[in-house]
Amino acid sequence: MDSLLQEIKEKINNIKTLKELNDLKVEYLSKKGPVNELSSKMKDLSVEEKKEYGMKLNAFKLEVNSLFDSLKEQLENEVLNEKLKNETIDITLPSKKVKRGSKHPMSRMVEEFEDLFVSMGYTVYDGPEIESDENCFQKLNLPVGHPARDAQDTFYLENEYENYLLRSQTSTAQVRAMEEHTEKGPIRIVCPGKVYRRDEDATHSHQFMQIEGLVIDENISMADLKGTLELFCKKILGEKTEVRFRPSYFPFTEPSVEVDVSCFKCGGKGCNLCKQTGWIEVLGAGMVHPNVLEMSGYDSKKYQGFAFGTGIDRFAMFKYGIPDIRTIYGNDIRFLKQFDRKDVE
Ligand code: FA5
Ligand code: MG
Repeated sequence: MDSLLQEIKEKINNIKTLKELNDLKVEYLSKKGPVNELSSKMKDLSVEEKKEYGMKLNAFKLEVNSLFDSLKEQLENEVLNEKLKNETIDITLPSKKVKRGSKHPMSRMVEEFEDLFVSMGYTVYDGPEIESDENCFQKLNLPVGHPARDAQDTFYLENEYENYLLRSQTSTAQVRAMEEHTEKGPIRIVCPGKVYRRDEDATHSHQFMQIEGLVIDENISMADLKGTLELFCKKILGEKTEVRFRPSYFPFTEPSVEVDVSCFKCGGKGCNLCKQTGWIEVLGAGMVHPNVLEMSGYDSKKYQGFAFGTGIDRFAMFKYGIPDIRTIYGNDIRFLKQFDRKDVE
């Protein structure tokens, strides 16, 4: 045993890898190896001798095993340390910049409008962009052949869908909200969304956005309309903004007004933006026409309402100083990047 232990110790001292160690283990500790051979000698011994020999053999085996185990642990640690050393990450290396997008100026404007009206108790209402002629015109007091349709020429569907079109105004939401109201009671909604017209120049796009507002209740008057729209313009364009109401015409409101605000560029003195007038038109509005109420099932003796509609693009153009409406829909990254306003997020 002593000489075998000596032999194993010497061999173990020369071992460099786990594989060599494993081979050595097989050589000495397998069934037919020299260590097992020592055990098989037991059967030739007397009971007395067995006892002494057995104890010595056990101690011997323990020592051999611990020699193998401790070297194994040591070699495994070396392998692990080597791996850790090779795979370290240099956290001081500069990272690749993640390209961050930004909210589209129209989305910003829509959110601003929605926040304001929700704070005044309105609900946000959504309607489809493909609409029936009925909802876009007829039920808004614009029967087939009405001359005021000319101002809102749009895109029409064909064949079995010939009574459908791309809505030219969000006023369709007025009809839908009234029709859907089963009890024909009070309504207070805003509806932002895309609308379409046969237009194309620096301030008119074939696709643009409007936000519609509709309030219906008992005892609603022109004073409610004025107060609401004054607040609306001042909150969006600044407290110093002056608001002017001009008589106008819309088939679905009576009386109708157009609302101008004092020019935010020159403050009302006159400049190229306001075409030297000091005023800029921002929205159309009026008291809901009794015909419109009745057509959607409301009792016009009991209920009154006011409605307004405004072009969101125009507000964005004024607010952000965008000179051409077509850039809003051009998807030019250089334009969109300018609205990455980290401060407001
Ligand atoms: C209407 O569309 C009415 N539905 C507004 C209304 C609602 C009146 C409720 C009364 C009651 P108008 O056609 O004027 O009105 O359009 C409203 C706004 O949309 C305009 O002031 C303008 O800001 C914007 N607008 C109209 N055409 C275009 C266009 N081609 N490109 C961009 N903005 C446009
Ligand atoms: Mg107008």
